[in-house]
Amino acid sequence: MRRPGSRRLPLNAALAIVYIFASTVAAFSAPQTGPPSISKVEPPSWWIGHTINPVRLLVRGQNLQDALVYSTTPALRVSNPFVGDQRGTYLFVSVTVARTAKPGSYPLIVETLTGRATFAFTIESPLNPKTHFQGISSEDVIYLVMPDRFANGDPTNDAPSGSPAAANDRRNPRAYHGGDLRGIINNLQYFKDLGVTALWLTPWYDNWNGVNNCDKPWCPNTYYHGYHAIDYYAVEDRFGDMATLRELVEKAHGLGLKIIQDQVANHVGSRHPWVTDPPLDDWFHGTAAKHALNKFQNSVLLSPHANSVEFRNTLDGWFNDDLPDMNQEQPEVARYEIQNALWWIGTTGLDAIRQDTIQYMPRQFIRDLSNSLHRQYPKMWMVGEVFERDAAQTSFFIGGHKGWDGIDTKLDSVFDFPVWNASLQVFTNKLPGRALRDQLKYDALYPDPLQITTLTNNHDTPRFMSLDGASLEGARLHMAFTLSVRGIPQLYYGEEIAMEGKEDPDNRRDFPGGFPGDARNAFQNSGRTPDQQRMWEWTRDWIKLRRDHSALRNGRLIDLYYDDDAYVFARQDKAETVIIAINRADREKKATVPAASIGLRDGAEFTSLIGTTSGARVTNGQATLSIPPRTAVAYNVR
Ligand SMILES: [Ca+2]
Ligand SMILES: [Ca+2]
Ligand SMILES: [Ca+2]
Repeated sequence: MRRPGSRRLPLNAALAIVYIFASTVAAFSAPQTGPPSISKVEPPSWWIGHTINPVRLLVRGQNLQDALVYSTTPALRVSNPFVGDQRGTYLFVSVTVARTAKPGSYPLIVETLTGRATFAFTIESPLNPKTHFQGISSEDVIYLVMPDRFANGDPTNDAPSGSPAAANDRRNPRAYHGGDLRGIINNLQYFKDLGVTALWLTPWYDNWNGVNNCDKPWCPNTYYHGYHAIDYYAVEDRFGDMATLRELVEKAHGLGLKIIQDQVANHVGSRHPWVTDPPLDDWFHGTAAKHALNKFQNSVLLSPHANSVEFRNTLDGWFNDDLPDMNQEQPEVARYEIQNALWWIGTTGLDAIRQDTIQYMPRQFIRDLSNSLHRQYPKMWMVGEVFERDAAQTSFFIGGHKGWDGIDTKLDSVFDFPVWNASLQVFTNKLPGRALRDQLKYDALYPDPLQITTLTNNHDTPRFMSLDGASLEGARLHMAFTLSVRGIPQLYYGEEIAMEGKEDPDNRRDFPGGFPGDARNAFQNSGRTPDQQRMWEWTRDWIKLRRDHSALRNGRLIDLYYDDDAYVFARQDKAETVIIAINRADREKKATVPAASIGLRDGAEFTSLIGTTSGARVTNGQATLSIPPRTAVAYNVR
């Protein structure tokens, strides 16, 4: 990478412009072929009084070699322009927003020896922090939506101009199906009725509109899932636009629902214009033609004994050939991505971030990103996907403690894949009931187990009902356990109606009733089958139980009883004690629990809160619970 030199401002330019706040120039020798032009500015806007000031712009255009940049207003001051690519396609420039600036759109001028171009940069009024940027805690229940597969609220965006017909085909599980942001807006009351408090949407960045063809079983395919960004600053045109997204956030907030953005800083899509024309030589790890593939030796990211070859491969290797890996150790990349994360939050007022494949990015970067989020938005919350069944590895990435490398990632939460996995195994009868307790003991590794995000499932794994050994009762136990164990629960759309689905993309079927011509409408009680309705009411009731009992949200977890078929635990805070008793066996379970150990006096009564079962009374420091077969019950004890 070349470094910028400097050159004195041409006299005619100085005379022509009233305010010239800075100028430098990128040393460069390649011939220019014409006047400069500008096609994109990232970010296109920023805020007065932001914790990041100056903001670093990445300006894309043509013939930007040797560019000088001028501001014509005291509201904006420019510094440190730098063109790092030989083609003159990208100009980096820092812009300081004055404290006294007023919101509005201001021109910045790019001048080279062959001409001049102007681009607009907007200063925005910040959104009200009292009603935006709310963060997530164990008070919340998160619901994961895949916009393309949930509800089609706007048929006019199903087939953007120029997109092939095969890209939009509901018969193809790898094509776009037409779901969008309007479909989510139209169904916000559904989430309220179910009782969830936050929606995580899979990525809404703009993705390529075309179809990949090949002779493999996974073709033809599209990027309906959103993980192959071609523009970090645009909303997917099939899902809506920025105005629709802002409307979604505002309307969700109006109903007390939070919005979580799925961010993907580790990689972009191979159709991103950077891939053939990167801003810097080291913008990515390698090139489309020459790069390492990640071998996913993930444990080397944890081990202090890892060799550097394996370690670098796991951090720098491409997730696949279609997902170029960003180089966050290049400071311009890190700055770009941190600003991008903040820009979405500030622009839309969203409440939290789910960060994709977070462990494949340097821990220093995770820390810097987390710190930047918290510095600007004190309540901002980010959960990282560390898809590991080993709690040593998931806990290594959560913030609040330093790893052996001396780094505290400051990451607010990680998904609890270890406990999720144990629950799937137990409730499909592959592991004994006590395996839940055996996994939960590794909470010793986490600074605060209440901050872990527990999940029933997500879009990357088979749905519960399609696992070997699955039953509706098992699905109900898995749901009840996830909603009552410590942490911040996250559900996946359709689990509340026991949807089936094997490996991706079968686990991403359309939500029934969200699309024109659907035979059933599961958004309404009358449109659900009896089994769907039972599962829906069960899910709603356990969410409500959690909402009604602070101990389930914030209380300490205490193991009371565990054997081959049962797990009984208390959730206890200063206000109350709630007992959760789960029995997966086909017959009633008598479980005697050490009531005195959690401060319950003789004579205290166990009263059933959910599920039909008799109560119990504490005698000689113990209580014997009768847990009906294949169900979960909850008791209040007074
Ligand atoms: Ca649509
Ligand atoms: Ca698109
Ligand atoms: Ca990486």
